[in-house]
Amino acid sequence: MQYKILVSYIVLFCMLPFGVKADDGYRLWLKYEKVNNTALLNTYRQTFQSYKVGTKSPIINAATSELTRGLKGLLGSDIKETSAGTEGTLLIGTPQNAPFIKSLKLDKQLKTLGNEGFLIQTVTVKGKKCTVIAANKDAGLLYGVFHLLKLVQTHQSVANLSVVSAPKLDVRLLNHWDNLDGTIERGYAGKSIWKWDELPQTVDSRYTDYARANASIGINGTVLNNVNSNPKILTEEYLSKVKALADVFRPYGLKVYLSVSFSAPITIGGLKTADPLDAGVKDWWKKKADEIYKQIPDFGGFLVKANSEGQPGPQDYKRTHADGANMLAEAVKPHNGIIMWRAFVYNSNPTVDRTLQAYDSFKPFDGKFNDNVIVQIKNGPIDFQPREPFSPLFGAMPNTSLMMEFQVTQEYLGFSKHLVFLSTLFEEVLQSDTYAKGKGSTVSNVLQGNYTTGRLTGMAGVSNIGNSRNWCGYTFGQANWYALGRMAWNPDQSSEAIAGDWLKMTFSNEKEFVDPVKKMLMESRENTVDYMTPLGLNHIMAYNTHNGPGPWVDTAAQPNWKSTYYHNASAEGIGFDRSSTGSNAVAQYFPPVRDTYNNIEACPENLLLWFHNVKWTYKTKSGRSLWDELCQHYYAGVEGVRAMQKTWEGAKSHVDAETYADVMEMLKLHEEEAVIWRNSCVLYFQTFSKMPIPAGLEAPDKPLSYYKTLELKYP
Ligand code: GCW
Repeated sequence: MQYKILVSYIVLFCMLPFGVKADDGYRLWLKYEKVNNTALLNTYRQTFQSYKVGTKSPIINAATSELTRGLKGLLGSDIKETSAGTEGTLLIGTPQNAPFIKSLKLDKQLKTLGNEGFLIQTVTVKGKKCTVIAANKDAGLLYGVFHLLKLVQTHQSVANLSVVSAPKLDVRLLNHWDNLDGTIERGYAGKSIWKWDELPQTVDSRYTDYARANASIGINGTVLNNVNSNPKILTEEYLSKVKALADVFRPYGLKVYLSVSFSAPITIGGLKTADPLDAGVKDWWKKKADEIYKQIPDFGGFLVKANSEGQPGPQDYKRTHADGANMLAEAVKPHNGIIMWRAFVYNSNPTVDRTLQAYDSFKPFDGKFNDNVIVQIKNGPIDFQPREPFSPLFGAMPNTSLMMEFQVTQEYLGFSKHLVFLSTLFEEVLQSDTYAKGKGSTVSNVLQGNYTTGRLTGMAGVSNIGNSRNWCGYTFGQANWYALGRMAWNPDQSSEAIAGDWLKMTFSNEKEFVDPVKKMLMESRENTVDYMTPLGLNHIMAYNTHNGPGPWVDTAAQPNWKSTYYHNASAEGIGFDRSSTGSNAVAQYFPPVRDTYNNIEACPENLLLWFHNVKWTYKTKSGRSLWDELCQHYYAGVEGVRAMQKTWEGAKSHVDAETYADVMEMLKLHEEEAVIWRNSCVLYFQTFSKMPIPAGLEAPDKPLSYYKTLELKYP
């Protein structure tokens, strides 16, 4: 620590040879460093000399303050507001709030852009070349401004702009699993950024930066508290704190939502029951909703985890998920609120494959949910594993609004200790074809509402943000927050484009930096799959904490929390038989996906052990035995981390010394833990296969007994 402080001081006070200043990561991807290419800088200065806006509003003020701040940094000079339309003016407005936008007659283009879309165009007005940012509503202008800043940050040409962009999903959220005592469930970046003790009197300026960051990537809502919800959040005391946050977020188009506990009418309301069909209970929720909306008129709604992992829910009263969700939906309906009802439900019954349970619990209620309910489904059928097949619920509920839940915090992917770019995981899931309505029915298309009568669409990501100075615990973790926003705006976006933009905005536009580091990002998740859970293995992490490997975990509070339940390793082979001869989970997928997964030969090898119990001697696609192939993956994962270190060494001259050192230090720990993962798993599975580690691969330096007792450090 002392050493780090010293380094920061040294770096702060002396400029580095390459002119890269120390950076603590606080500014995220909104650094707005001056453009270091003179030709480009001159063009930008000419193109953006002044700006003109329509009637002001809190959102427009937020947009213009970001614009002036951003361009001042990027261009090194102020850009002034003007009332004239001279050459090089940025014209910003909607046809309603700006006559100079109305006169451009953009109605046809604007028609398709909804409430949040925008267009950016180079136009000539009375012989003067200008740039216009137009939208139907102020929120669109805000997103347009951030887009324009991104173009400059990533050194794009702005000579003949013709950008049209509108979000493909409506509800684009972060889900914080933050508790009211400041801890964060599965959080690895410090404590909660919400300072409940100080609110509402003291409002930290960090909240504004949080809102800016979210707006810059199109996130338009935030669920402030853990889905394992403390009912106190709904008390008058806490609602006044929530209101203070909502007031800060509003100018950034960011709505506030809350996770609620289904038994709140009992725990804080003093009622005897929380039965959703009870008139008193209905009335309690209605009054609670009225109370919230009185203070926060644009409150988004509730997120609910019910009858899952010990949380209360409608089934406690022999009512259904639909009964529970609809009762809450009625309470928020008069205020245009929504209910996000989670499909992450499973019980402790060891005889029913856990992967079947969410589908079996929700499919029967297709079409039974009110139109302001959206069912929030985790990307895979288990729980945010390094790799899972997509959840079969996508596409299986054509009469229900469905939204995606990704996990941005790395609960099962090495916390903030392993460098993993999750965008490729998101992309893999989003581009998976459900075949719900024939070829091309990708999860992305399902989410966009292309095959449903439901009217809501959305995506949420479980946040990786805490109060650590760099927000996410490690710099590259910011890329995952960034990616979530970009994917929610456009689920068909490529990870490569996202990685490129993030790197340029965060570090440098130099090709020699961007190309190799982008490659490193793109490969990082597969590395992690390789040293943790290759070939479709899953849920073999350390018990409860998920901190490191625990394939040997065989005692747990419930049978389907044991690693052995998931990998089924024996002298014959390994894997969970979910084919038609096993739990038949494959039947939850549409053909031909079902048939592909069902057939051991056709099943994608990266999901082989998810769907099949496979003999150690089984010949894989490479020609190697399953055992050898498994070892190869474990070893390749570690080599992948070593390759990352090499890449990062090559990036040294492009980043500041402190960031360079921090990332390198982290990659060392990453490597150590990857080796621990590899050795633990290989040695443990070897006790079943009884086969040697293939020649040429380095032998684990310690026995299995050592790894079994090892406790990895917490970030
Ligand atoms: O991923 C698991 C976590 C729990 C979490 C739960 C959920 C909030 O281990 O900590 O609880 O899922 O998503 O509800």
